[in-house]
Amino acid sequence: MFSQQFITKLNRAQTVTVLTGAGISAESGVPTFRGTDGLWKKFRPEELANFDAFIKNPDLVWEWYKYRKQIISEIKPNAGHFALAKMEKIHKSFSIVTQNIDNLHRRAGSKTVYELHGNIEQNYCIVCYNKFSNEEIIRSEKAPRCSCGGLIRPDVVWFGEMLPESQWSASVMASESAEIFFSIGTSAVVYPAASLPMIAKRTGAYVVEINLERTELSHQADEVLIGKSGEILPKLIDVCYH
Ligand code: BV8
Ligand code: ZN
Repeated sequence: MFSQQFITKLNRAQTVTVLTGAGISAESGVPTFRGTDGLWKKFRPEELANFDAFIKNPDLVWEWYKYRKQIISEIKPNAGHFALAKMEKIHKSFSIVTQNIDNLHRRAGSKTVYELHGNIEQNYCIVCYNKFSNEEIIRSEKAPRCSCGGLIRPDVVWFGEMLPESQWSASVMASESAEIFFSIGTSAVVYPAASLPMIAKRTGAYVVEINLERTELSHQADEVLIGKSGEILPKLIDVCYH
């Protein structure tokens, strides 16, 4: 399944960087954005995950996030997350750059995790920036409001919003210094996250894609592994690290 070249490179690699998307959490039961089990078929993520939609129809956007918060509160990391946490202990420098907001990498034990698109377990008031935990607001039927009257939003990056500067710059550095760069469970269509594999490749990384199907990135990857990340990653550990 894995080329000898890849096994040799991975064994020798000091610096490994991993970009993950919704696909790595699919086997934990988190619906992906664009797959057949896509979130809320009638809407595209771009239509709901944006500030204007939230201001125009806060109750609809809240209903979508409340539904996802409930799913995420009931799920656990899967074998793919745990395999990455194990790999972190083997390489000198190992960074995970995730587009996911489900906090599953940290819950699986990964230490260096950059969250490009925020974290659904955190919320804040759009007027006074007061922070709120999910427990404080999850029972609200309508879009929850702060005592100051402001709407409370999830602490995630919506379309058209900047990524958190510190997370983005650390992710670019981790991509530029990677000897091996994995792109796992992402359709590689959302920017600027989707530009990281090419940043890594341009600075000499061996790019490995793990996905159920080929994506926009596949033709530029050095190795394309088709299958479930929850199955491929544990196999990689068995074959690669002895
Ligand atoms: C910004 C948080 C600019 C919220 C998300 C036109 C052209 C190019 C770009 C743009 C454009 N118009 C607008 C843009 C920019 C826009 C963008 O890229 N749009 C795309 C849709 C064209 N980007 C932005 O707006 C970003 N901000 O650019 O700011 C700026 C500049 C200056 C000043 C001000 C602003 C912000 C983007 C962040 C949006 N927020 N999420 C929330 O989650 O609610 S994005 C959302 O999509 C998720 O974060 C998700 O991670 C991301 C990407 O989706 P994937 O993770 O890839 O998931 P997907 O379902 O697509 O794919 C799953 C994959 O897994 C599939 O390939 C499937 O085959 C695979 N899979 C499934 N199961 C498995 C599996 N693989 C392995 N194993 C399995 N078991
Ligand atoms: Zn407030």
